[in-house]
Amino acid sequence: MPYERIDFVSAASGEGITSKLRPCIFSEIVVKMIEFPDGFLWGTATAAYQIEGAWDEDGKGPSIWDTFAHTPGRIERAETGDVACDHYHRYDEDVAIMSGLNLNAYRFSFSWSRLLPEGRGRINQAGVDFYNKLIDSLLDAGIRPFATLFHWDLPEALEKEDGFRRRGIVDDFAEYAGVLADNFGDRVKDWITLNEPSVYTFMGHVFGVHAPGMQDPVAAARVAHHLLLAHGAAVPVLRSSEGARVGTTLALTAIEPETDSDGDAEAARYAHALQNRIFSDPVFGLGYPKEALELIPEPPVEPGDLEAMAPEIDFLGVNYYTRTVVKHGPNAPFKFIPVAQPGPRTTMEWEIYPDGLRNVLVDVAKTYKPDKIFVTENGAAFIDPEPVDGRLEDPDRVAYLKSHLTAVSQARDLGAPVEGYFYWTLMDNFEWSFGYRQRFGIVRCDFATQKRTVKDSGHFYAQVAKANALP
Ligand code: IFM
Repeated sequence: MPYERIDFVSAASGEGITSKLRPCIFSEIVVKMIEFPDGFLWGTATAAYQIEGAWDEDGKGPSIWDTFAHTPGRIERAETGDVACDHYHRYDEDVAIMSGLNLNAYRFSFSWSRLLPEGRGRINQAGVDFYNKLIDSLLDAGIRPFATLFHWDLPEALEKEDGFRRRGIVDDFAEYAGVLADNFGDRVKDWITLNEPSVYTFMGHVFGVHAPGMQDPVAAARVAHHLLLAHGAAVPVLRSSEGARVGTTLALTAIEPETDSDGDAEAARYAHALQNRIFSDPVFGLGYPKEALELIPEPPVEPGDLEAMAPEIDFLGVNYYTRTVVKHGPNAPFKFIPVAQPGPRTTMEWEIYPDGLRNVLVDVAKTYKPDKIFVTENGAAFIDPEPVDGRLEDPDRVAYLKSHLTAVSQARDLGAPVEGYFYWTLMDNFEWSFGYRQRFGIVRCDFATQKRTVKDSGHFYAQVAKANALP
């Protein structure tokens, strides 16, 4: 039984109390259940390169992450996604696990180079067959597929033509979207054009720690702009299949000034512009925030681009992990200085701060008024113990889930139209430059044997999904 504690309110004072449930005082308390509306989606999220493996099997072309991970010195312990969770061969088992956890939605990404090995033109039928089997298996299990088009694994063939630095990639992305709509649009109805374009742009082209490993701010500004145009071009293509709902997923962090001084407030404005608004403002038709344009090289905007980046979308996907507290830093490279907080952290060194999720959801709801919001990622990496007799205790992750789901519920109460939550991630997987060290899954993956073990957090999440409520 994973519950150690229970939240309840005192009938006398009405104040929230967290304590052990004592049967002797049960008559004096009201047990508080946080309920979610009918139809709320409970899912997990994954990405192709992080779980599929089969990196060069059945005609798949290489992606920039294959190249990057195969380059010495790029990934901890020289680990790669060559095998990862071997999901390409074990998707059936993974869908059965999701079904056993009572989940009714699943967010995954297509590998562009598995479907179009050269990035455009020739279609790899074996890739189409794999995703057909995955999608059919999800639907048979009553699990609604949410498909991401681009979760960073650009076909290497297109990177050789300058990747997202080249404006013509927008047409390639639209062609790719058409291939997806034609082959899967009869069954996939929920589409996410991009995953976290800010991370792809900055980690891959400014800091150089993600593929393609560049450190070139001018290139990054071009990448950001072409990602936004690619999103804009893909939306109508995907919408052309009947019943399609299209959105995009942004990494959003809760920005907070360290103090209420004017200097810290200014720092927060710059941080918010650079980390959040640089993508969210253009997606919702507001163009680039002026503070962001002070910090990065000029994006190559042509007439009509601001409209092209902002077609109407059906939902916004929010990925939230932590907050960023900042202080005045007029001479810092981006005019703000992040201030580390003393609070509890995950092994990614990210502060655990559930209120930030509530604040971000409420803020985007008020600012952009999207019809719907899905939390498309939220989760925590911890050091897990080995399973004992098939059980793996991960109380920190259970607590993380409880506190963040409470935040989602609070955001809903405050008017944010959140209609689903996707925990990151289904099973431990390849965490980019960290390799397999960081474990986020609610299911353990033993990478030597590929054995899956549902963690306590998975059992807890299954109960939440079944009850559609948080005990
Ligand atoms: O693993 C990543 C995912 O690919 C994108 N969002 C953040 C996760 C955790 O770092």
